[in-house]
Amino acid sequence: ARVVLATRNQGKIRELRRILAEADEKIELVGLEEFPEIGEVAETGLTFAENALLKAHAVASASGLPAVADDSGLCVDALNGMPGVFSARWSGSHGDDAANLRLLLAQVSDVPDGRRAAHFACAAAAALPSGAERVVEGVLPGAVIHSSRGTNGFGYDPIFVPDGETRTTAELSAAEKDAISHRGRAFRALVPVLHELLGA
Ligand code: ITT
Repeated sequence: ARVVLATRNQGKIRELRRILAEADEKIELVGLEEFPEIGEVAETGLTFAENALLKAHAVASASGLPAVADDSGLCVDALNGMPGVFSARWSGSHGDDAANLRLLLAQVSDVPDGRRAAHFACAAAAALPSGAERVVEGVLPGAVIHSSRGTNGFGYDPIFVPDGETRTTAELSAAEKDAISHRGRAFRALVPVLHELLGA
C-alpha cells in the first residue's frame, strides 16, 4: 500500500523509513517532496496525539492518499513536562535542534541528579482521505544529563539516557535506538492498526 509520510523532519524520516521497513515490507512510503503543493500544517494541538492527527489528516486530504504522521517530544519532569509538544520550537526557531538542546541544558543545569527524570513521547497517527483515523502512542523513560554525548540520532538525543542504559540515545546504534524508542514502539503498534484501517 502507498502511504504518505507526513513529516519534514529529516531525523524522523530516517528512523521511520527503517522502523516501518522492518515492521512491514509491504508499506510503500511516499515522501512529502512528491507533493510540493502541500504546505506547513499548523500544530495547534495541546497533545502529541492531537498534533499527529492534525498532520495526518491535512496530508491525507491534500494528497488523496492514506497518510501517517509523527508528533513527538521530550517531557522533563523538573520542567513540569516541558518542552513536550513545543520540543521542536523550544528556543523560538522551529527545528533548530542545536539551539533547542542548548536552551534545555541551561534550564536544567541546577536540577540535581535524582530529579532528572524525563521521557520521550511519540504519537503515531494514520488518516485516510475519507477522514477515518487511528492514533497510538509510545514512550521511552529515562533522564536528562548535564552535557551532550554522541552523534547519532537527532534533536535531544545527545542529552537523554534511557532507563537501564549508560549511553545516551545519540550513542546507541540505529537498531538499538529503534528497538526501545518511543517512535519504534508507537509505529510498530501502528502497523496492524493501519492495515485494519486500510482494509475497512
Ligand atoms: P514534523 O512536524 O514535520 O513531523 P517537527 O520537527 O516539527 O517535524 P515535532 O513537532 O513532532 O516535529 O517535534 C519533535 C521534536 O521533538 C524534534 O524536533 C526533536 O527536537 C524532539 N524529538 C522527537 N523525537 C526525538 C528523538 O527520537 N530524539 C531526539 N529528539 C526527539
